[in-house]
Amino acid sequence: MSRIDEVLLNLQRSSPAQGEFYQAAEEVLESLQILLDADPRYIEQGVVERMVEPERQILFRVAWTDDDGRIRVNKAYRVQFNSALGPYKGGLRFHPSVTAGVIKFLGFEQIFKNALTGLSIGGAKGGADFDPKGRSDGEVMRFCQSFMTELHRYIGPAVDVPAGDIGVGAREIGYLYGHYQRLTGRYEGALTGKGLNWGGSLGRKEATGYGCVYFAEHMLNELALGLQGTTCLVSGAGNVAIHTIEKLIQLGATPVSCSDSTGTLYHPAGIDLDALKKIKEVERKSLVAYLEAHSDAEFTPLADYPSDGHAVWRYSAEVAFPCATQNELTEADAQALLANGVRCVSEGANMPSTAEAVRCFLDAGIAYGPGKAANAGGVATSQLEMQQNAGLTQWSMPKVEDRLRDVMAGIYRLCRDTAQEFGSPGNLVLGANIAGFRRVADAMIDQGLR
Ligand code: NDP
Ligand code: 2IT
Repeated sequence: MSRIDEVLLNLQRSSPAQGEFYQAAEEVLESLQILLDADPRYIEQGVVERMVEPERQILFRVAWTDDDGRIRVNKAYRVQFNSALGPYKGGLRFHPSVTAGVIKFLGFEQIFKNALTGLSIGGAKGGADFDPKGRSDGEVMRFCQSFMTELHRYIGPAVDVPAGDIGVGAREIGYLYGHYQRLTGRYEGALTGKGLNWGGSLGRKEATGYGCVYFAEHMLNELALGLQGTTCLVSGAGNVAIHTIEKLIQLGATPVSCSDSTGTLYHPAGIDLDALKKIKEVERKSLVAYLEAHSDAEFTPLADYPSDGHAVWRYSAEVAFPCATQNELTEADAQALLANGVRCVSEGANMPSTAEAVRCFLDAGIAYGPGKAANAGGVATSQLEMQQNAGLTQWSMPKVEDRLRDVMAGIYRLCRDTAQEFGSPGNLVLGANIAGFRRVADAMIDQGLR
């Protein structure tokens, strides 16, 4: 049995029932065989074994009262995975599907994503199985305050800097930051994604979606193609999907779909961004509401999805942007996309394609940008927010956008060149995993046993 197989088997024994985490670990470790063969230090010094084990996992109870005065209890997590490159950095997810395994997979991916940005940030992730949907602002505020009452002792600008993810946007970051400030008495960059007049960075809100589109542009340019005039499928209808759609429209592409937890919207004339923002950001409603103003659009409710996948991937387009959640694109979805002529897939979400779907894209030889590379613009801009906070300054939108463009170009080149170096030109999965791992692993070796 290879060392990698041993490590993977041991993970399943020591951390049972963490399917998403094994999936993420398997993908990364399988890419590494060729690197481990070339440089024995990574095995000799136990780097692989250390890399899959979080430095620290904090599990805590969040008790809060709902509007009827009833006491509610949620499970919460912060997994501080690796700090070899800098303070822990990564988002917080509030969603009923959150488990220890989900947070661990996200924290693991974050290590390599953050390394690819070239910036000094370690990897972490956190969250809770709290569902903000249908909760009043008061309930969300009380939950966030209780969550921060416990978390504040483990974070800080040079220690660990959480941000948003699914279910954690501007409103939640506001409540979390307000409470951090009250508890510690310190006004400092302990969270990113803050409001613009209280320490936030211009461009952070847009960064993940915009960065994901820039990444697609680099992949398409390599094929002597461009985004302008293309038809694009986007899934999700949250922060990442909305700003992906926004940038696609700015660049002359036509995004024709989006999706949420109630179903898929398809609008062949092109998604009306203002209508989408109003429904999802202001009214917090289901996408079905879009039909009220656009009778030429169609909505497929969840109940009518194909049994082997998702309605959003069954339409025809040249480029696809999965921007909702993990494993939202199955093997059958990948085959449908390929049959319908997709040339490029750029992942805004974390691990949205199943392992089998990834295999289909790689076998077909299309341009495929894995999440840890394509969606790194969000965390990179979070790090720019940390820089601004540390310097007590605020940069202009053009300056932030220029830096974001540079970071995404750098990530693309690094993944492309690393894939080439290891004999798999065009395989950005291999390129991203090896390049991310190597940067962290080398730092761990330099720093001695930790
Ligand atoms: P949001 O909460 O803003 O939006 C998530 C969207 O996906 C919503 O439209 C939601 O539907 C839908 N969704 C979430 N879970 C499910 C599910 N289980 N089934 C169906 N639909 C679902 O989150 P973000 O846009 O911030 O995050 C989207 C993805 O991007 C995640 O994978 C996240 O980890 C990743 N990401 C986010 C970054 C960021 O900066 N925010 C950075 C890098 C990656 P509904 O509207 O009905 O709730
Ligand atoms: O998955 C991610 O990269 C994020 N949710 C953003 C993390 C961050 O710290 O900005």
